Amino acid sequence: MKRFTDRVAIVTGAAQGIGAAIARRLGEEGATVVVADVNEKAAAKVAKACGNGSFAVATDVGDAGQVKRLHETVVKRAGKIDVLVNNAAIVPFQPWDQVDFDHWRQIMRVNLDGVFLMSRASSDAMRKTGYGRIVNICSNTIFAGTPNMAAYVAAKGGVFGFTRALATELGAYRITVNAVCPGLTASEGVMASPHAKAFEFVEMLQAIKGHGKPDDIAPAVAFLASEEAQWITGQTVNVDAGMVRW
Ligand code: NAD
Ligand code: 4PL
Repeated sequence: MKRFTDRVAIVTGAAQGIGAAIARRLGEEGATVVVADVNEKAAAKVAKACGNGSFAVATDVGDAGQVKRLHETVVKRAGKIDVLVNNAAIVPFQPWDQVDFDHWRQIMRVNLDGVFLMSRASSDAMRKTGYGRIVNICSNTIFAGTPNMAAYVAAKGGVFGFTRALATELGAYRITVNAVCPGLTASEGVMASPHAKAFEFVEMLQAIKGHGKPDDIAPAVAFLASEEAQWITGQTVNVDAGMVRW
């Protein structure tokens, strides 16, 4: 399939993990991918693998000034923005009463404020061309109430609600806004954290057995980001081997 020929897609947090798998998939299907991540070196590597003149822009999605500069760069270099995938996030593992207020704020800043800032700037560009797809990477923890991630679950609950509201606001421009909720997935970040020990428990809850991989998440994102998903907006879909049925 080549659903993204001549399309420009920004994928945040795409230097590794789920974001990198999404970026590579969109690239394989012809997109010029903008890899926006705080990890500049790894982002540049992923952009190179995406082809089609893809490039990396060092960006902290929680910083309004950096998000503005990112969008100026993309419009200058690629001319437009067709697809935004809000994937960048901090994935913590910490009992909730050990999370101090600064840490709580930092998670909100990246995981929720970042989605607002990126969606605001990208949708302004999309409104100019009359085409746009926004896909927010949420998490099935919003349905499960997974332990050791209270601030994260709160922020992702915000992303879930924001997805619905933004779909309403942007419907007038035929821009769609949807969310994908992965379950536990073997990204670099997760494998280097205590989450790596949870696969067996999570597998017990799954309808389909096995361990989730970044490449298992990318196809759903690519579909929602494609032209043919034009009649789907404001929706949230779990991609978690049936761990949560909602
Ligand atoms: P990861 O930790 O492996 O990668 C996250 C990437 O985001 C890194 O490249 C990091 O540099 C980047 N990043 C962090 N803060 C940033 C910032 N302020 N600005 C820009 N980039 C930033 O994570 P992952 O497991 O691949 O997760 C990707 C997405 O999937 C996240 O939204 C996460 O919440 C979601 N998710 C992951 C799982 C899982 O089990 N892996 C499950 C459900 C949802
Ligand atoms: C089920 O979003 O969805 C652990 C870590 N377990 O980040 C997640 C589950 C994690 C998840 C997530």
